[in-house]
Amino acid sequence: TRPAPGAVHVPGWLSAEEQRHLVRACREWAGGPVPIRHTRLPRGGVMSVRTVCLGWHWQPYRYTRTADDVNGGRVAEFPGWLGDLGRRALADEYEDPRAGETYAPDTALVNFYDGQARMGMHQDKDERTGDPVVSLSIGDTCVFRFGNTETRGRPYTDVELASGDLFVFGGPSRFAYHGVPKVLPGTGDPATGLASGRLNITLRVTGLT
Ligand code: MD5
Ligand code: FE
Repeated sequence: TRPAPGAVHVPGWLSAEEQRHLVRACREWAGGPVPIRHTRLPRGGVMSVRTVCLGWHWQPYRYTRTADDVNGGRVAEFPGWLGDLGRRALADEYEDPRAGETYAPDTALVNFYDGQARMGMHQDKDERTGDPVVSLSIGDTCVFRFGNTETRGRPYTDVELASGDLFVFGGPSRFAYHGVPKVLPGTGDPATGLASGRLNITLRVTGLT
C-alpha cells in the first residue's frame, strides 16, 4: 500500500528464511566491535531502544566511523548482501524503476525494541542525501506513526508494522516526522529466532565519505 507520496508499505515482504537470517546477523552485529547499546542523548536522556550500526555509526546527531559514545571502536562494515537486499526492495516495490540498480546504502541502523521501548516523533535528517530509507521489521508488531514534514503533531497516520514488513520512505515522505508509540508484546513468531521484542533494520545513504 502507498500511505503517502513516496512511501510504500509491503506487508510480509521478507520470507521466513530471510527473517531468520537477519535475526542471526543482528545477533552477531550486536556482539561486534561496537556492542549494541542504549544511545545517550546530549541533554542527558537515554533512548529506550538499543541500537547497533553498520558502515557508519550514528551518535546523536551525526555519523562517525568510530563509536566515540560507546567504546571508541571502529564500526563494523556494511555488508554487500544488505545493499543487495535494499536494491531488491526498491526494484520490487518502488516507483522509480532505476532505483533498484543505483540505490547505494552505506549505513544500517539496527534498533531493538523490548516491550516497553518507544521512539518519539522525529525526522531522520543526519544523512546528507535525500535517498530513500528502507525499513525492515522482524518480531513483535509495532504501531508506527507516520506524520507530516512540518510538525511532530497531527496530522499523522498510525500503521501496524509486523514481522517481515518492508517500508520505503522516499520522495516527499523522506523527511516526515515519525515514531513508534508502542510495541505489541507477544505478537511475533519465535520461529524467526527472536523470542520477544522487535527488530527494525533501516538502510540509508549518508552521503559521507
Ligand atoms: C523503526 N526507525 O521502526 C523506525 C523505522 C529510526 C527509526 O525511525 O530513526 O531508526 S525507520 C522510519 C523512517 C525513516 C525515514 C523516514 C520516515 C520514517 N518517514 O518519513 O516516516 O524503528
Ligand atoms: Fe527515524
